[in-house]
Amino acid sequence: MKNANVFAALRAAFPAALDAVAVECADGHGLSYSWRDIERATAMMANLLASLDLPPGSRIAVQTEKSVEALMLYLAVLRAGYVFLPLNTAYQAAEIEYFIANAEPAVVVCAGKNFGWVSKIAFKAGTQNVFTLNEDRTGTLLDRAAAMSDQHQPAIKRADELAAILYTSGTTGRSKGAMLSHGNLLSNAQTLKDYWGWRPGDVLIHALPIFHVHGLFVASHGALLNGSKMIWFSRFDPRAVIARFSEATVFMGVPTLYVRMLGEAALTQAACKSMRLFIAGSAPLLLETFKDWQTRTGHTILERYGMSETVMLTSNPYRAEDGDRLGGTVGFALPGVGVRVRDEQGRDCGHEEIGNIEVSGPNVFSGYWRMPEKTKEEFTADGWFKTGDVGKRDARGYFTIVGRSKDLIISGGYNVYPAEIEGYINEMAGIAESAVIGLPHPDFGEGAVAVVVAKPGAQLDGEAIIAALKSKIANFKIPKKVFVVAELPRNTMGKVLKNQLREQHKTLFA
Ligand code: MCA
Ligand code: AMP
Repeated sequence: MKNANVFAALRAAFPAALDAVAVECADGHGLSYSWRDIERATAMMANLLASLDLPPGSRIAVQTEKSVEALMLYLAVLRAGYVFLPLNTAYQAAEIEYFIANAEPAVVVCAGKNFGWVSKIAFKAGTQNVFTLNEDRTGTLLDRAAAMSDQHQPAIKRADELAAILYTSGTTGRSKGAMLSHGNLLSNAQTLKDYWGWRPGDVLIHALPIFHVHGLFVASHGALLNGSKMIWFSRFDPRAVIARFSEATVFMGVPTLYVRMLGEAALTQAACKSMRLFIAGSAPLLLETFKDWQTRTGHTILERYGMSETVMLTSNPYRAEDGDRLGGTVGFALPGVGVRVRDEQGRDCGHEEIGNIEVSGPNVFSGYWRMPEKTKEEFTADGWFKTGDVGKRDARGYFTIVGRSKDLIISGGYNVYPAEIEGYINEMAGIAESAVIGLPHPDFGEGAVAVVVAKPGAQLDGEAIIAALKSKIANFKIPKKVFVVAELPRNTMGKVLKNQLREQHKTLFA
């Protein structure tokens, strides 16, 4: 059987010169890692995992700051054949408690500063092993791995075996773990390598978090599968990133990163001279940003579209002979990926007709972790995944996303589910009901705002509601503003008219 282990494929692409630099830390005092370092460190961490005698399919949950060691931990989990479960560093106790109870990881790795509360949650859920990993390369994970052999044979994996679980919130209820297989990840990485024309000598600037699809899979796999060096930013800093463009060829970012770089005078054609490709995704890129970038740098951003459940689905063309990169569109279905637009009755829409986007292909996940009913609901009878995005296709095959049927806010590339935030607000004393909406935001694309109604006789203070939320949920989910109103607008069916609220407050962040 051919080994479909993603790590094995990435490793096969490492350059022959193993002492060449694989990752250079932009903010790490000149620290760099060779391909040999990656090979050895992932072997040692994989041997550590193997020494724990974990059952096959064990989940390894990781909530650590971005570091090269954290990337190596991801690779080591694949190498050892276990299932990687990345968690956003902004998640707080209640959120982590849910993920750990739901996924039942055999191993949890967290920042040393969080060991107290994270280990308590993990041990309560039955996790046997909790390690720490800190930004400064300390922690028990590395201490224990240091004693392990640096030789390790990557586990043999079938394409349909689980590689990672990515939690994505639901429009109703709690988060769901999207189960991605080695085949899902590898097929997509190989398709993108070809479609985006990765070539020898490419250098990627990696400035995204590594707990979501964009930074973990699309960016990291892209560079590793091409044996390309990465210039590694543990935090995005627009000025510092622009200063390194002259040593790089590829950059990937969510729209907010492009908006912030456009705010820097240093962003010029000269600064981008060595760059060959700027890629944007995770949220809609405004046409204005697309055009401003073209004017300032002479480069046309390539926008693509994907999801946690599917990795990448569509992309604007890289090669001129395949067509122009059209701002406001997300391009063509990627080779091997099925993308269709259907109406509410399940009929195919014609060109330019707006409908629900459904997808199929080797990149599409197999379902939600331990949620067979939810999984069934999200697939059509003929096996296509319902994305919840609404869009259209033109006669040439370009897709445009025009909206979402799911009630979702995308803020700075992070998903915020109104239902979840409303749940937290509605639990607070004095609240009768609430509606969370996304409003146009110049930096984050959309900014979350809550509109709340007090119980009779109760006095509400918007700032106090924000402060109370800050102690409970990830910071990017916190509404930027809370309006207290007498009642929420509703239609005759009693449904809150969020469109009306959005219209009423649309210039709040202008
Ligand atoms: C930070 N804040 C935010 C966000 N990020 N508010 C709303 N939305 C956000 N995304 C708030 C904090 O709560 C805080 O508020 C203040 O901003 C400063 O926080 P800080 O952490 O310093 O912010 P930052 O470092 O400036 O971060 C902004 C960022 C970051 C760099 C844009 O959000 C980011 O890295 N976004 C990328 C997300 C991403 O990788 N998405 C890919 C998902 P306060 O001061 O009030 O506390 S993968 C995906 O979507 C699919 C599959 C795809 O297609 O790729
Ligand atoms: P997530 O599952 O958290 O990764 O978010 C996936 C969602 O992000 C998709 O369903 C889309 O709604 C949105 N998305 C990703 N890329 C784009 C894009 N280029 N334009 C518009 N929306 C996008």
